[in-house]
Amino acid sequence: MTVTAMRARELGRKSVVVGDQVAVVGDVSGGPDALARIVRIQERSSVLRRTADDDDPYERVVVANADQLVIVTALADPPPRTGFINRCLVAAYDSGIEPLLCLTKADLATPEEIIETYADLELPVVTCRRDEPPDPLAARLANRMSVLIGHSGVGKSTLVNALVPGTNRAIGVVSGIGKGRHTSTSAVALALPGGGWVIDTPGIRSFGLAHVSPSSLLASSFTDLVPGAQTTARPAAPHLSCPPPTAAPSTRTSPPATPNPAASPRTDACWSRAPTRACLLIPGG
Ligand SMILES: Nc1nc2c(ncn2[C@@H]2O[C@H](COP(=O)(O)OP(=O)(O)O)[C@@H](O)[C@H]2O)c(=O)[nH]1
Ligand SMILES: [Mg+2]
Repeated sequence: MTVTAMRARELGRKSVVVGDQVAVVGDVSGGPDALARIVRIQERSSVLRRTADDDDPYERVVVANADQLVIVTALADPPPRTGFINRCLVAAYDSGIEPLLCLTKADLATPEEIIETYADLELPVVTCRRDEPPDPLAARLANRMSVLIGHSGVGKSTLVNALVPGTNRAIGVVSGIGKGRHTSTSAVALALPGGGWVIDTPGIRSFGLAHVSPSSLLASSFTDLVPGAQTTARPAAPHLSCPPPTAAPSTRTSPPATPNPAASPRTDACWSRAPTRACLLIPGG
């Protein structure tokens, strides 16, 4: 049953986001003219935030209560951008949401290089192509609240349409590198047939991390690295202001296809001295 509800004015304009659990009063019969009212928002188990860029103090809440962040990256058309993947990983770790790397358009290019790039992370990876049912992804989404995030044109809506029969999310045309048309304009949560939810989001060009500091990230997700970080002399930094890297990260296997506007010196090699997982949080194109 679908209940249409409007937000009580007291809650404020930006108070309810996709994924929220809410209390409603009024006509909850779900009839064509029924209108209920959202009066309360339940405490959120997670909040995925981003800022427009790394200097932007204004945080947008992308979704609430997600427990899995599906980083959707095309293997080609548009080419993979590791800088964007890294930023999504930071956002996921910071908010306590499990990341999953979903590589699309496997009919156009092979996934080995990108899988190798992230081999040291405990990062699950699935590959998809539109001419095959997305079964490996569906298995990972079952009974969870997952949010798909990725540049426009990587195939998010195509996936959602395959995962949720009867859905008709608009499919866009890739018009240039990282410039797929923004065909989906708002995030939408859809119930999966086998249980769980998937949230399709509009393609985003940047994933600002002004709200994440190295210390908060270490404390929330990399507790094993905290002792090492403490013995490394560096100025106290409220943001991701680390010295630029002195050596190219060894994890990069190829130069970025294009200059990456999402990459910023702020995130350069912030955790480059930490082994394995953390060393990958480096912008790469
Ligand atoms: N070759 C190929 N094209 C795909 C695949 N998945 C999606 N596309 C195409 O990529 C374009 C963008 O897809 P869309 O689902 O709108 O991407 P979104 O912006 O991330 O929602 C469309 O032209 C799709 O037909 C795939 O697996 N292989
Ligand atoms: Mg879309």
